[in-house]
Amino acid sequence: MKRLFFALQFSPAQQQAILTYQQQLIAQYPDARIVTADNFHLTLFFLGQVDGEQEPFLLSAAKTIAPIDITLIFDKFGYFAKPKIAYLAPSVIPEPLLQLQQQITQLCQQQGFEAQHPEFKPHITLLRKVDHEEPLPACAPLVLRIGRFALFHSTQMAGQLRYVPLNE
Ligand code: 2AM
Repeated sequence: MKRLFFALQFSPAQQQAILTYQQQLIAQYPDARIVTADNFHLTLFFLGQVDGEQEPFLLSAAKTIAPIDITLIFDKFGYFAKPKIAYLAPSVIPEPLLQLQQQITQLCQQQGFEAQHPEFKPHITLLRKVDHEEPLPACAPLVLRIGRFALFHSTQMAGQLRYVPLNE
């Protein structure tokens, strides 16, 4: 079994740009857990535990989706209280992102996976284990043009949590 999720993938340059936003929040949360730059992602569908037989079906289904070219404007910070995360998010969800998320959701549901969230809330998690909420700073818009998504494997490598893209 592997813990898998579909997500938008960022280039190294985009990861560095996102990092500057994380740095704006770190001072407020010295005890929070930092997401490393190469783990930044935007979840489209969280599958959870997937067995070895289902994985190739998910990979080949994902290959049937047309190449993407999605421009997102990340312009707000926020919290999810229950998972205790602080995130960066777009205040507008553009139609192509919604379409991609719906296509991925459909193919996952065809494989028998249930959506875990009643509503799609696109976000990039910046900090985990945020145990109190403080007013967040204003957020200068970050425009990212995204051309890739992947099926990611959430795994431990050398004691570090890593999100490894599988369809490369
Ligand atoms: P993330 O913050 O790393 O993207 C499983 O619940 C995972 O799905 C969470 O750990 C979170 O991972 C992501 N998630 C939580 N709420 C979501 C939502 N409303 N829409 C999309 N992804 C969400």
